[in-house]
Amino acid sequence: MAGIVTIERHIVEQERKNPGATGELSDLLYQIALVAKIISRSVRRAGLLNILGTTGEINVQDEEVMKLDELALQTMINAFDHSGALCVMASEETPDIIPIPSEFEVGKYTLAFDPLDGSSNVDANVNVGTIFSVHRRVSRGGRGTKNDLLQVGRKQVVAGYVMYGSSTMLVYTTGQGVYGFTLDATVGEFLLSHENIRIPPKGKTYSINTGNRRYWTEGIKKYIDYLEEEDKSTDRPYTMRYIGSLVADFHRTILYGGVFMYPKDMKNPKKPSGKLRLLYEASPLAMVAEQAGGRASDGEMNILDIIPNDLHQRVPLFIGSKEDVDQAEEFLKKYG
Ligand code: P6P
Repeated sequence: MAGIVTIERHIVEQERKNPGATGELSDLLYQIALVAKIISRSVRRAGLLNILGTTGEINVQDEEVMKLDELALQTMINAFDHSGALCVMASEETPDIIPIPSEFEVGKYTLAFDPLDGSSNVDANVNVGTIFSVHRRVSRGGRGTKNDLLQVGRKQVVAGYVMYGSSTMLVYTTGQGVYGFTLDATVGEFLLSHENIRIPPKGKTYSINTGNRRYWTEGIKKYIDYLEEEDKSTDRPYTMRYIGSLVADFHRTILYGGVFMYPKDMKNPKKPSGKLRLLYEASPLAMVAEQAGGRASDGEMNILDIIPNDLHQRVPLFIGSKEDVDQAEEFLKKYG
């Protein structure tokens, strides 16, 4: 693909590869790109518009809602509720499903999203992100239901994220590889900057909040100790990198290799299954990772094979280079 490729051109070219395509999925992707630009503009100007800080409300995750969170949530809902492409939505910020208003047509897709992941970092100007996951509805007709959302990750039709950092990047997959687009704000276009992202089979970096060590199982402790031992023949010790913003930690991991981990906190009643959510964090990132040649696990099974039983179900997450995730699983299998 020569020359300057806008995301619109890329979407058209991807659609042409699928003769049966109706264009509905393309419309959805165009809308995602539009929303990414709008949220990017707000994130960039947050400090000037006094929309930093919190709204004083608490969301379904028992976390303070940042003003930008609320703005990103409303931007997503307003962009998609009348698109005619979706039958139902779900968001990290919303306890139950987000129905399509009765006055609007419904479509054959569902959208689950985290509108602004890592928002607690935004006051410190740390990268934040939007994560999205699209499924084909399973219900026969009418308004979408929770069951249309609670589908196994392997059935996603689109998965990806937007990272608002030193530049704004949109990374997505439709199951035919992973593509990264960088926003050229001067022309308002996402331009293809990473064609066919592939994650190295093994990395030299691990990413975990070591402040939670007291909550780790024996297997995690032994795995981290192993990574920190000196052994040049196996590229050890690994370097530790942890930003505390999932999209930023994940993006670094798929570009450079290595493994990101948010394990279960056995002794932390608040996080017995870890902190990250399956539907709109682990599952979409797992599809991106797998499409880039990596993988994602909850420590025992592939994230993409977990059947969700709740919109906000949390899962432990080990994601990144295949050999590193495999090795983390081996330590957990051996030591618990
Ligand atoms: P901790 C941000 O709040 C977030 O949801 C993810 O973006 C990030 O990976 C994780 O929490 C960080 O959690 O417990 O290390 O601060």
